[in-house]
Amino acid sequence: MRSVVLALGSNLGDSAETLQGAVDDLGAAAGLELLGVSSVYETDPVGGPEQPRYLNAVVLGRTSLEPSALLEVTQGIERAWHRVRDVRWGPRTLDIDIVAMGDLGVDAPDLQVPHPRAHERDFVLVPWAEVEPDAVIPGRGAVRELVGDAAGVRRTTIELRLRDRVEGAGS
Ligand code: A4P
Ligand code: MG
Repeated sequence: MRSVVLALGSNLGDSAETLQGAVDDLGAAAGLELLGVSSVYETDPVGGPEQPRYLNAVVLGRTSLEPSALLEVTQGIERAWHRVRDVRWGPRTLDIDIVAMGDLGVDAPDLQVPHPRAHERDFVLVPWAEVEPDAVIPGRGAVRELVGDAAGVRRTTIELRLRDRVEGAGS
């Protein structure tokens, strides 16, 4: 089993509903157990074209899955949530990034862990530090100390819930 940190983002459709749905789907995935979830943060978009504000959150868990299998799980959930929205194509309804997996390093064409941009993104660092104050990004340092001015990151009162795992939904 390895610890895992996932970053969730959404800036299209009902983002709060989408983030809760993503947490539910992750919690139901075989080989992945969720242990904690941050508050939801409203964040100014970083990079890309002009686009709406995001809601971002970080989920902590542990997994028996290999990195490539976990990426399949997160991409499957992204696809499922893209399909159910009726809004025009554009900014993302759901993005799930694998931020870290224990002290593992992965450098494959389709997967880099730790996420290569997580250490410079307050929309990841601030919620992560909230749920894991002593977290460290392997090779980068303490999450708390990597946080920038956090100007574009505002905590909301929206709370995501970890639901009890349904019996028989996986292990
Ligand atoms: N990939 C490689 N490493 C990973 C990883 N650790 N976790 C590959 C997840 N995926 C990883 O991702 C593109 C490819 O990255 C995947 O096919 C996978 O093989 P994507 O989600 O399809 O596309 P993307 O997210 O648009 O690309 P990218 O470059 O990953 O963007 P980022 O870096 O994720 O940034 N501003 C705010 N405020 N909040 C946000 O959440 N998000 C982004 C997206 C930009 N600005 C934002 C936010
Ligand atoms: Mg991404």
